[in-house]
Order: sequence, then structure tokens, then C-alpha cells
Amino acid sequence: MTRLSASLLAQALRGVVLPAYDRSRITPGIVHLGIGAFHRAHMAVYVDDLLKDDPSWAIIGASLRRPDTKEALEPQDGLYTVAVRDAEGTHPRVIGSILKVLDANSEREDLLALMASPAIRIVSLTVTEKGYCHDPATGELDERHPDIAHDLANPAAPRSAPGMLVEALARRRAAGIAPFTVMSCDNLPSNGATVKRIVTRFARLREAALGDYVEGVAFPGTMVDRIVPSTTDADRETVAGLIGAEDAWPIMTEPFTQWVIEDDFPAGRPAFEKAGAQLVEDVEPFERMKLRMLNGSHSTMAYLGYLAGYEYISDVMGDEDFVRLIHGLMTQEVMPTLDMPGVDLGAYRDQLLDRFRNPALKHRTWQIAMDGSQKLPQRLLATIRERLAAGQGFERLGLGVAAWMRYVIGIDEKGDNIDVRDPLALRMQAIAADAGDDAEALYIGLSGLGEVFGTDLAENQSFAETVATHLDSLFEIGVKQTVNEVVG
Ligand code: CS2
Repeated sequence: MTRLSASLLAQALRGVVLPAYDRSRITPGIVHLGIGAFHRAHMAVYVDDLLKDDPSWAIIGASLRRPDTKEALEPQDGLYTVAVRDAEGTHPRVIGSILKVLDANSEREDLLALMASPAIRIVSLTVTEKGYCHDPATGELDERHPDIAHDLANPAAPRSAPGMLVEALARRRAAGIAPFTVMSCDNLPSNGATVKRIVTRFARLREAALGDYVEGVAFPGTMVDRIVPSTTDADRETVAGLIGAEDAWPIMTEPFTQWVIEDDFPAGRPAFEKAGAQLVEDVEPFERMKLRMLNGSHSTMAYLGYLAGYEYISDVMGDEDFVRLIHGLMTQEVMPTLDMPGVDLGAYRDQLLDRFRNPALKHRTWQIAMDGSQKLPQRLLATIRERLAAGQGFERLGLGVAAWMRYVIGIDEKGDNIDVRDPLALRMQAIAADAGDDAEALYIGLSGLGEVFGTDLAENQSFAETVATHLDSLFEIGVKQTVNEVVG
């Protein structure tokens, strides 16, 4: 079968939506760090919608860790398929907004030179929570992080995202070129302000004046939302069948997409609103709503669901007890913490439950379970802190935290190993080994992880009671029974 490529596009693929602009005329205006599946299902699609009106905003992507995206897209001239799945079927569309992908490891100089060039007016990022090298509990740069130490010692050859941004900004400053706007599209709390704090701190450690300069750079906050399971070989086959060509890395996703952006782009921006993005003054209420409602539910379903033997989120949604748990978590415990004038939170919740049910979207609980130590603070713990301060209960959120503790010990209910992926995995497994069968000791060990729980939660009596009781129950009667008791 022929491979998807620019020359193939000219022959038109039957039944497939194709770029609505002449690809030979588009020029780069955006560098995107972390060119993973999420970006390709989200921002790259919005930009693809806009290039017909303004061809100067195409994207050059970069991967900071692995060259696999470059290897997949290069032979395809940067083209790939986004396949939207719902109960009716799979709807393919070829995206052309990514001109090229650079591998930061082998093409670092090219990437830095590009980021320092005047054509680039936005550098956006999806490097996942851990890619910012910060302490998730405080939102500050982790100055002892090995990549940060490396980049401070080798500022002109950085490997971390903060190091790349600061080196490129330093080069622009030296050349008298106005700075680009930095736009994080990761699920961090207050992602604009948080990333600004991290990057400014890194710059200041390099040189005080560089810190002052970065202080003046715009870091608009964003709320991003689209569910994107990782692509499987079966998906590759499905897409090949639909487009009649081979695509080494199609992206499978849901119909829903949302993007809320703080309108702060001194160097200009594409007309994102024309592609359906909401441009607002303050994104934080939207971000809080999404992180607590969607991602808080997701993480809770991921740990409990994985342990209960459910491979996909849609399987979890097939269990009525779990549905009641998640409905209750959102309605009773999260919604009262949100202040969203003009948004119908009940409707938002119901829409989320429908999205989770999407049977065509094979979203693994294991995938969502990854990197929990980086995700829990903004997804579950921030809500719990507010409920504690108001003297309110948090049974279901507490069960989510207990399920994470039960999961990260790395052994499931049948005694099989769990492949726990987390930057703290080794430390957590050492804590679990020390605790042995003692659930109380496990609770004390894990809640002592300061970068996850801070000191306040570790020392909080009600937090300990709620979470440790659930953890004990997870060990004693198992996941399904515990969920049943909590919803009963
Ligand atoms: C998920 C998110 O993997 C995860 O942790 O919760 O990737 C989620 O699918 C997206 O944030 C949805 O917008």
C-alpha cells in the first residue's frame, strides 16, 4: 500500500477531508515542543482550520525525548490522519499544519536557531506535567532536577523544556528580536502563570538580567480538552482501510474538542476564535473546572478501574457502581468548589459522562494512570484542600487518592505486577516494600511524599482518616466491594 505523502494528496483520497489550502505556500510561525498525540489531535487541527486565511502560522514540531514522531512523519511530509470515533463510525481527516518535525537530541542547534528566528512568534508546549521539571505540590522549579542541573551547566545545549525556552529567548534578546509568546497546553494548574514562574526562575539562575527579560515575556494560560488514546496497530489498519494509504502514526480521538485561551499574544497570533477556540481574559476558572471534573474523574476511574480489571474507560462506565461513584464525585464534591457563572455544570458533567462512555474510544485506564504523582495535586488534592478548609466531606475524592496508593505498590488484586510509570516509581516501590502488608505504614510512607501532598495534607488528621480507611478497605475487601459500599 502507498504511504500517505504530499504527492498522494494531489491525487485526492476518496471520502477523506484534506487540507483546504496549498501546502507549498504555508510558512512556519509556531514551534511546538512535545509533538505527541495530544497536540496532533488538538492545536494542530485548529491551526489546520486557519491556514487557508493566514498561511504564516504553520507549525514546526519538536520532540524532546524520542525521535519516533519525526521518523513516522518525515516520510509523509508531515501529513497524518486524525480519525474521529463515535458510535456511528470513524471519520478520517488529513492534517497538513505540521511542516516538519525536529528531534531535539540530534538537531538541537537547528531547533534553537529556529526558535530564535523572527518568523516564530509562538512557542507552544505539550511536554506533560513532568516535562516542566517542577515540584507539583508548590509549582516551583525543581532546582535539583538532573535536567535542570545539566542545563544550568550547559546553557547553550539544553535538554529540558525550560532550558530550551530560556536559551532561545536569550538568543532573541542578544539579536534584538522581540520575544515569542510561550503557550503551555498541558494540564497544569494555572499553566500560564506556573510555567512563567518556572521559566523565569531558570532564567534568573542563569543570569539576573535574563530573569528580568523573561519576566516581560507573555505566557497566556490555556484550558485544553480532547481525549486522545494512544494509537494501536489495529488503529493503523483501520485508518489505512479508510484512507487507502498507509499512515505510520494516525491519531484516534473523540468528536469533542475545547480550547480556552487567555488573549495575551504581544507578537500576534492566528485567529484561533475562527476555529472555535474561546479567547478569554482569565482562563483559570475553566482550567479548574476541567482539571477537577474531567481529569479528577479520569484519574479516579483509572486507578480503581485498572485494579478492578477494566482495561478501558468505557468498560469502567459499564459498571453501575462506578458510574454512581463518578457522578457523585463530580456532583457532591467537585461542583460545589467551582464558581462558573454562565456555565451549566450539571450539563457539563452529563456531557463528560457521555464522553467517558464512548464505546469506540479505546482509552486505557493504564494510560491515564501514568505519572500520578504529577497529576494528583491539581486533579484531586486541590479540591480536597478546599473541602477540608470548608469542613466538608470528600469520601469519593479520598477513595481516588487511596486507589492511587493501592495502585503504585505495583501489584494488582490477583498478585500480578503492574507496570507503574511514574517519575517517583522507584521511591514509591521502596516505600511499599518497607510497609509490607501494613496499610497504615503504606499510607504514612506515601503521604510523606512532599512533592505530592505538601506538608499540610501529610499532617492533616481528617485527610489521614478518610484516605487510610479507604486504603485499608481496598486491601481488605477489594476494589469492587469498596466502591459498592461507598456508593451504597
Ligand atoms: C487523561 C488526559 O491521560 C490522562 O491523564 O486524564 O490526557 C485527558 O484525556 C485529557 O486531559 C482530556 O482533555
